[in-house]
Amino acid sequence: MAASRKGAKSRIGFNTRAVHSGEEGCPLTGAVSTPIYQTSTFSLKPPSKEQALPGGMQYVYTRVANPTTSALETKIADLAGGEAGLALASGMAAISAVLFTLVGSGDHIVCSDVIYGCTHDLLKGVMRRMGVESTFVDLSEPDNLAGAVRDNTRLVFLETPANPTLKLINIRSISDIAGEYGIKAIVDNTFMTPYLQRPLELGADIVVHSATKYISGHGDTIGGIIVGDEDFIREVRGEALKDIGGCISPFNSWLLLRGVKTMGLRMERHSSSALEIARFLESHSMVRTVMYPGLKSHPQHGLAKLQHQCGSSGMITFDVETQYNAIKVLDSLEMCTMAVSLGDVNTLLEHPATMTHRSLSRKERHDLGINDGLLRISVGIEDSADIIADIDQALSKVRYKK
Ligand code: LCS
Repeated sequence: MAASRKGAKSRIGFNTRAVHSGEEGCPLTGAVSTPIYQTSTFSLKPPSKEQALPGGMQYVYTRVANPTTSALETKIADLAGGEAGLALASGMAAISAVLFTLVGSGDHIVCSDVIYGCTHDLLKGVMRRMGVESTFVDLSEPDNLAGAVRDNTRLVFLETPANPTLKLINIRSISDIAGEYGIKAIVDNTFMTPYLQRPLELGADIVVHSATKYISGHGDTIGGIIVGDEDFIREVRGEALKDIGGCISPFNSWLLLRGVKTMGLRMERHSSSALEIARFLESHSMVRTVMYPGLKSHPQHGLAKLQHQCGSSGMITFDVETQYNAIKVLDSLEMCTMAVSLGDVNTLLEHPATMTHRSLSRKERHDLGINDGLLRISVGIEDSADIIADIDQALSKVRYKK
């Protein structure tokens, strides 16, 4: 099926495009599954029709482009409603490639205050050393963006829902304000996937994903994907990918291609189970607070209903008051796994204060609501009753009552 670039405006449904878009099979053998073109280099003569990339490019060297990876890029661009996609070795490779393309020494970035720990470290470490300053602000109040923009601001970067507190940001409002100031709006859509949230349709300029998570869905590979307009993607490919070199392997692209085909099914399951588990946690005497955008008690539930397509994904955070209790819960799990990462078929729990967000100071974490007793769940696709039973028995080991 020829790739559709029309995004959600296409009359072809999301799940149909998740299966077919970008997949041309094998032109030589008729194999239905896109082959793994496990090659570093390509014969340069003569360039055949199959070797030609969109825009007349030719496959030359896998660091820059590969047919298996192209199929993945076309598919995700279509699902995200963008013109073009670019896959890289990891989510962080994707984020850094976007930043290296858009900013240089003397420039300034505005970033949402609650953000994945390594994105925070990238801005405060490598980017600062390269002469790029960043200001972290609470973008759940969109007007704060205007207050943070300077003459040298080039872009605003945000995550919604935020890792790990699940605070939401109104993508439409931020994109409008970014447009008024002539800066790019970039959204990390890792927690949602294009199935549940499509930032480009809400006015964002560029969307990035850690494909390691829900796009893969199976916890067996690392990857990252950027979607934006064709000119921008050509620029990232021609410089940040070509010269910095964080390319994805053809095999990992193939695993991601396979993962995306079931993404819609999985996201519905992750979302419905997460809502059930969040309700269970809300009623549990050992749990102080629960954050899940699909719960009516989430302070931005109204925005979730506006911005999320048909579910709020599989991420929940809850507070058991102390670090001792949090670690006790993790140590007591029997079926669920204590692990970082998210978006797998397996249910994973982690303690942000000592794991994903340990590089922030205790004060920074507390100011952002990343308390010592906070636990994050990535709800898997196991039977929800079994996930609840395991978390319930683990919670029975903690010490206080509400
Ligand atoms: N963006 C978000 C929102 C993430 O959660 C992560 C990884 C990344 C980008 C980076 O993606 P990667 O390079 O790992 O593919 N988040 C992780 C987490 O919360 N636990 O372990 C990794």
